Amino acid sequence: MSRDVVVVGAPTSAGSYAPGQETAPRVLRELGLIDGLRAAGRRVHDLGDGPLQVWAPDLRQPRAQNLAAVVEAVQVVAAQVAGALDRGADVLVVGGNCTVVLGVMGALTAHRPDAGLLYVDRHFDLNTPGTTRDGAMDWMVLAHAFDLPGAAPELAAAVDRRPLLVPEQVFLLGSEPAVATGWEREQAERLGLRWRSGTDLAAAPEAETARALGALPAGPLAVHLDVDVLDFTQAPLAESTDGRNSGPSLGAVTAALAAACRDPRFRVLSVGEVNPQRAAGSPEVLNRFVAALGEVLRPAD
Ligand SMILES: [Mn+2]
Repeated sequence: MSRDVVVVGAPTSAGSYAPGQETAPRVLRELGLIDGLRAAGRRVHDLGDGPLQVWAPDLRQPRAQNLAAVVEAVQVVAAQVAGALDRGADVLVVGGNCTVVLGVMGALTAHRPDAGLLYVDRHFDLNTPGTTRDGAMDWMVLAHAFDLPGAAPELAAAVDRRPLLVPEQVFLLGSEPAVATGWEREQAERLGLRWRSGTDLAAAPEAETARALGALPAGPLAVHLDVDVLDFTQAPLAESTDGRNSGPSLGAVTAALAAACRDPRFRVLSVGEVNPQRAAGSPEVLNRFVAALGEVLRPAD
């Protein structure tokens, strides 16, 4: 018997470059996300959405924009995920920004400290407010999980554990060093971060996922998808357009995530950086994405 699935929406673009991602939970629900999960064979409880946060420029803190709102969204996700884990359910968190991962891992490590994180993202997300001019918190996620020098203390301490994670708890799939900052490449090396590229993931999604899962701890597993890992030309879903003509297809990522979500340790899947406006000219890609999530969370036969 597969566990029930609790769905949590985190409609926030507070950590973004511009508005957009805050609409993703609503749009994906309207396209049948919940019924799709049920049709795939899961019992689903939809907890609804946390606070609606729409990005606006933050002139007071331009290098760490909307930090208080980002912290609030993380804490709401942490509380919702903790409640779902306590009742024995698996969880699907629909962002919003990738910062929701900090809430997921806050809840999961409180549940059991030896939790693991499979982080499927084109970016290392190792920036801090001092290492990028942009001031968007959504590509600073792992820097705050590891509490790197220069991390914003409010976000690094948003949940009970600090540092929230050590590098041995994380494996990245789909990374592309060419779009990382120099600081991120240095930190990835210094921390001994384990990662495989988007080219690797596209070539052998299931084998790469199995290898990554084999390197993660024995405790409960969270899987995070930043849709910017996808080839943007094939699947224009992400806020970032870095993925034009590079990276895995939606089919390859679906196969990878399905393998990860069937791991016995699996408890939480989170999805970040979906900007429905990117699909305005090819809206069927949103339907394909909803179908992919149903496939990913389909119980093993
Ligand atoms: Mn990313």
